[in-house]
Amino acid sequence: MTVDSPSTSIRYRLLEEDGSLAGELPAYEDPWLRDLFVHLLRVRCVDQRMLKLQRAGRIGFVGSMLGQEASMIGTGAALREQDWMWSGLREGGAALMRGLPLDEYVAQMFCNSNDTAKGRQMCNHLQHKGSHYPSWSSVIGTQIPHGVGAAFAAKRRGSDEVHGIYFGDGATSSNGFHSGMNFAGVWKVPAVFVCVHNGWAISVPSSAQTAQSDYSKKALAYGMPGYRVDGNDVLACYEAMKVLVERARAGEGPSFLVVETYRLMGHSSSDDPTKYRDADEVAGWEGRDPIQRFRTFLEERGVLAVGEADSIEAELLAQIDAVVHAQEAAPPMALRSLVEDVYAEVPRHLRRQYNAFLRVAERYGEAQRGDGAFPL
Ligand SMILES: Cc1ncc(C[n+]2csc(CCOP(=O)(O)OP(=O)(O)O)c2C)c(N)n1
Ligand SMILES: [Mg+2]
Repeated sequence: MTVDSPSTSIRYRLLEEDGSLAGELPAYEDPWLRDLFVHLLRVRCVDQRMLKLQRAGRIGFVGSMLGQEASMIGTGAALREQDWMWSGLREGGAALMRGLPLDEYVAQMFCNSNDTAKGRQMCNHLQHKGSHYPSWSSVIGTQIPHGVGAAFAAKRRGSDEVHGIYFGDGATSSNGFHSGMNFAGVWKVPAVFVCVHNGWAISVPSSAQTAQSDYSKKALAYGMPGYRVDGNDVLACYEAMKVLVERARAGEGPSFLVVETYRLMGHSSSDDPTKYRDADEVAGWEGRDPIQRFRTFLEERGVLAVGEADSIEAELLAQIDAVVHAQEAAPPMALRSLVEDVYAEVPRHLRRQYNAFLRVAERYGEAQRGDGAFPL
């Protein structure tokens, strides 16, 4: 369904759930397909490792993306280097693909002295300036008007960048969604809105959140085309996003893409989904694993030898483990960073508070070297 639809048609699915072809495929280079698989698998391996660290009490919080890997890797692969990705709650794996170094990712999970957010964000709220990846916000939907503003500025500057603005199905009920989509439509900004529809907003199922079962229709109200694709089909996500990103780059305005998927874990490491989700529903989606689907396709095409995926996985896990060990050994963020960076010189009232705070930290043995000459 469309308003003013792009000339290229968008297909819901390119790969069937069993990995076989759903019609003809565009021409792909085998090495590109293999790379895409490695990116997909890396997301899962990082996710597994971070959850283990959280369960062992070594990091504080994790928002799992288990089962949603194809939606972010497929769409993210269609963004070019100059483009921006505004994350909702879970696109850290796509940021890794686009240039966020793994050690910075893990440093942010530990909020240690290598954390580029200086420990000012909650654990697992990533950002990376180099790959145009602004910091996540836990406040639902706020990245939507921010992304629209940045896209509007890009348009005013005459730059050819496109903004991929990501959010969950739950965020479509936020004020940020309405105001962002509305201005994007009016100003015809170069943006693609990617709604990662996993059926739930914590414990609220989609059916209790909106009376519209087809989320792509929400685009109509803002005068932009809306599409749905199988979010567990990495190629369908890629192809749809590519059409819409290039449409935006050509000055034809924003569009809305709903990637339909499912998160197999709970909302976060602090959540117990067995309290509100049926085990049968989860089991049904376990059988529709996006990574297994792509792996079967690649094995049948001869891009991956049978069993090769397992050795790639072992290699990825070893790389991640090495980074985890290095980052866990790094010192914590200096306490003095609490009062730095806002004023050229720390003002008197903050100095007073910091000095009192540092005295307490020293008493409990929590002050470290680097926390500053005391008193400040
Ligand atoms: C403005 C606001 N309201 C409520 C919350 C509490 N909250 C955190 S995540 C979430 C649900 C988000 O669901 P969705 O957008 O579908 O993303 P998902 O977690 O499924 O990826 C809610 C209601 C919040 N963080 N911010
Ligand atoms: Mg959701």
